[in-house]
Amino acid sequence: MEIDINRLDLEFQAKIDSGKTIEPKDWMPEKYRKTHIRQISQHAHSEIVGMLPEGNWITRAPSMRRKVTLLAKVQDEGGHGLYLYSACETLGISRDELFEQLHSGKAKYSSIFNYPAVTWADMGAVGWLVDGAAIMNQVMLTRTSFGPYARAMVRICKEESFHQRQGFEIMLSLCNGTAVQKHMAQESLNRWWWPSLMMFGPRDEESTHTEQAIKWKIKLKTNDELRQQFVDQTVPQIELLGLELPDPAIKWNEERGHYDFGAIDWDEFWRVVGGNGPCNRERLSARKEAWEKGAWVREAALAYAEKQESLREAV
Ligand code: BYC
Repeated sequence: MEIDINRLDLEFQAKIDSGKTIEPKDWMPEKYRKTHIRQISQHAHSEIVGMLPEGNWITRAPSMRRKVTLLAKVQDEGGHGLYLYSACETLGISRDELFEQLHSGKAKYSSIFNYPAVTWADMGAVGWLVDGAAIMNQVMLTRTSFGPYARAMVRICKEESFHQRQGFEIMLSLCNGTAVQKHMAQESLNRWWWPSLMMFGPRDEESTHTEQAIKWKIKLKTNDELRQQFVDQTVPQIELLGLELPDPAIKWNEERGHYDFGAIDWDEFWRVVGGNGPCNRERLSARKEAWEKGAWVREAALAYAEKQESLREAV
């Protein structure tokens, strides 16, 4: 019997339009499957590469309380990677293949993690701004059309909002501290501001995937809409901290009902995405080293599973 792809396609779109989720065993267009493998794996890679700049600060946290909180945050990110890799595997790709794509430089991960975290204030700015930007983008993903991704995002968003608050609380402490501490917070805000705005992706007119992603309810808002929402939410928080705005062009626009802001350096964005940011090489080599050094753990886990299997068969 001949399969009528056009009819399947129409039914598929109607299902999405009616708000139903798509599950791994449902029929889906090949492009939908590939788009999700691309996005979910990029997201998973971002989570585990995102552990690196903060992991570096666990031993240098200024108190036991800060150390424990930072440790918990970094562990959460490892967990997010696991849920996301699992969701991605339901689309018929193996975890080994996903890691191979990351290690060979074929797969992307968020541009933001190619910037260095050089002071303790960066732990505040990363939690506040980077996790803040991540939540803004990810809350809408709890309603995305692919069921396993949407469900994984619910827990991820809850944890990200704890991360965002711990970051803001670090900034608040520094801003209420000595002049040197406040200066450290300001300098960190200035460095992380623009890369955080870039996290939302290219301008709408340069975004290749947005139009289709909106039809399939992967994206409920465009990159520029989310970026604006982030600026509108964050400017009052900067004021509350008593810090100077990191961009002199930020100004409330009564007519638009939004803050105006300055031009983003898109050349820098594409350089970082293309593998030539300040820490791209360092991040990839740290991931590869972790993979190689972890080989014995994978072998031991597999050997244990095989042993269990043979014992079950023997019974
Ligand atoms: N970095 O058509 P577009 C986190 C690529 S961190 C690198 O707009 P799309 C965390 C894009 O992949 C955040 N590449 O694409 C927080 C595409 O290239 P390909 C991770 C980027 O997919 C704290 C091309 O540019 N979050 O969670 O419609 C600690 C054209 O872009 C970036 C997610 O991944 C970028 N910033 O929209 C630890 C959320 N932006 O693939 C972890 C899920 C764009 O054609 N992802 N590109 O070669 C998304 O929502 C969307 O994929 C994006 C991009 C909004 C990021």
